Amino acid sequence: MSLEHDLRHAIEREELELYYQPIVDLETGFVAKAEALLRWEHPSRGKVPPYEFIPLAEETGLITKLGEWVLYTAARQMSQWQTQVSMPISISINVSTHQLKRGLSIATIADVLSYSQLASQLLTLEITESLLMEDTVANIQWFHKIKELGVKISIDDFGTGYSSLSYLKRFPLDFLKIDRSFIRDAINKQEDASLVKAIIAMAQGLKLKVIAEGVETQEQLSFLHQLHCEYVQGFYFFKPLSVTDFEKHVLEKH
Ligand code: G
Ligand code: G
Ligand code: MN
Ligand code: NA
Repeated sequence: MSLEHDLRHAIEREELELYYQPIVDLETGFVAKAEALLRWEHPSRGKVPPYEFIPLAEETGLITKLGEWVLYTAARQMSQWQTQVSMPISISINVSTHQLKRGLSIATIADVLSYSQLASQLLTLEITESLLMEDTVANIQWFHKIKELGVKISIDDFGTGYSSLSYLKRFPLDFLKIDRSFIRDAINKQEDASLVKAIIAMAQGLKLKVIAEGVETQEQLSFLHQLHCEYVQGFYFFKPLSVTDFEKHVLEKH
């Protein structure tokens, strides 16, 4: 059987699982957000990494069904967790460009919110820069409607996609996630350090909050702290966690 066939049935066979990677507020040290990350446990192949099955889902159109499953599951999970924490934790969900182009509707997002009973400001959609290159009226309107619902928007893998920055002023955005390649090299390479500084300064000027991805060391953390970066995510704090581990390592200590 093909991987595509198996992926088609993965949802009903309950082979998909969401992991949650905590995102830490650098000022308070508290977990303020979590990113939902999809995992597929294939019955014979074992774990299939997202970089293999997400592109397949996009090519075949399965991303629509898969993406909706992620939205409903993650929003409901985070809504349930709110009762167990001292301060709200928001959920970031990756939405691929293909998924949006295939028509992820405002009605679906509104339905996810009403089904999950999650406060809209606790939902963030992570999108990549490629989508923002198409500044058609319909595209910009979609973002404004998302904002009207109260949902937040984050630019994922910032700095790796395109050189034009003009979209930053045309789209209503909330967060920039600095790609982990810059964080990885910021300590050893002057160029990367300069880029990280410039991105954070620019974001502050645009009133966007910054999330640094892939923080693995104390040196990287201190560097980001000096620059007043708002949020950090990475193995230094937490790996992506299963539901059980998230409850044990995050909720019990929150
Ligand atoms: O968790 P991991 O490093 O394996 O993720 C690899 C890539 O897969 C990341 O770029 C991430 O954005 C993407 N990814 C993970 N979960 C989802 C998901 O639910 N939807 C989409 N569209 N992409 C995801
Ligand atoms: O593209 P996106 O940002 O959605 O990718 C998220 C992926 O980054 C997850 O699959 C996660 O496993 C990975 N990741 C998270 N933190 C770290 C880290 O500190 N180091 C590395 N190398 N990868 C990380
Ligand atoms: Mn992401
Ligand atoms: Na990223």
